[in-house]
Amino acid sequence: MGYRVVVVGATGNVGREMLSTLAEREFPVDEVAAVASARSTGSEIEFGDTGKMLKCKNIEHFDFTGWDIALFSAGSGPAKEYAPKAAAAGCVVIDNSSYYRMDPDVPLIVPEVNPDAIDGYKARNIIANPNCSTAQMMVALKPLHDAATIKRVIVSTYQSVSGAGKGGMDELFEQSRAIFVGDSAEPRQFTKQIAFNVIPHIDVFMDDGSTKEEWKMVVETKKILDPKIKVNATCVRVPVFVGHSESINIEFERDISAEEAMNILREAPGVMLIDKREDGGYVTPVECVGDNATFISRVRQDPTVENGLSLWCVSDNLRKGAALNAVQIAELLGRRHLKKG
Ligand code: A2P
Ligand code: 11C
Repeated sequence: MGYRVVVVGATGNVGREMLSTLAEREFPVDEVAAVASARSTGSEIEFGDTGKMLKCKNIEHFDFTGWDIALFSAGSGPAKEYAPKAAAAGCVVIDNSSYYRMDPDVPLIVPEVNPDAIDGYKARNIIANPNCSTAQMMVALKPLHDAATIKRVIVSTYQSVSGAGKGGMDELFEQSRAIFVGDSAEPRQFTKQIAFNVIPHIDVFMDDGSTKEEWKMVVETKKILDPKIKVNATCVRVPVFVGHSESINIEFERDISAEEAMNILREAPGVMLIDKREDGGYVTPVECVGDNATFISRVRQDPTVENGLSLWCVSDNLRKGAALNAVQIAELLGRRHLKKG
């Protein structure tokens, strides 16, 4: 006997990836429902590569009673409105939006990092999935924190347009084409031209001059890994379709050499260390698309501080940054709390 699983936002970038990830990992499903806005009612979506077509249902009329798990990736508005309804109907929600992440009654989980926190899910029947740029950084930092205790992190991100949804990918594609053929390339969803450019702005501005994307990396790191870690982030949108990259500088309490860090990362769950210290001996975002790993390269000492390291971290933002992490949470929930069969 398997689970009855709902994917909310099934027509979106992450929702489609959630369906493929469920199918690919053979998550034990008895039934899967694809749910989205009224706009998509009746449209058909394939359940991964299984050949099974799902007819999209309208969230406004969807009854969550009798469903075990709902993976939400429809943004904060629908999460605010519909996640409590699903939770009240007895369906555990795993939400990919930022809406519930900092709620003290909602666990925020990266299964390789803080699996035990999931036990608190019953307070609201909701579990939050972290921001994509936080998730991959957590996978990279956790084993190093265990080894030498991280004090401070300075991170600069290079985030792909798929993080901004289907619309973001369309904008990069259409603008690139327009520039090639000499048409005008007015920004729509992004605030400035994204094709052949980079934009130091993701999500809304905060009062202190940082952006909400940067703030999320700070507070989510504290909630998931350790409240004592200080984080300073600069988040930048780059003209890459899929795959977020991060330059991470870390200051530790104890001495840790680059070699020791590499040995630890080689064994760490979810990490793939590719660091040949030669031309091409590192991973770039186009190479990580469709892969589940968090890739780490360019591990080196930072001689400007005591106990400092720098590294490069790349992952498929739609996978570990979103759909894969959500499905891993569902697997963890199944193992610990919702056993079937
Ligand atoms: P729809 O395609 O019907 O608009 P992306 O982040 O790639 O843009 O995808 C967003 C996902 O969230 C889509 O599946 C979209 O469905 C869904 N969505 C957006 N707004 C709502 C809403 N108000 N209710 C339900 N689903 C929504
Ligand atoms: C981006 N990280 O790349 C964002 C997308 O808080 O879940 C995810 C936003 C979030 O634009």
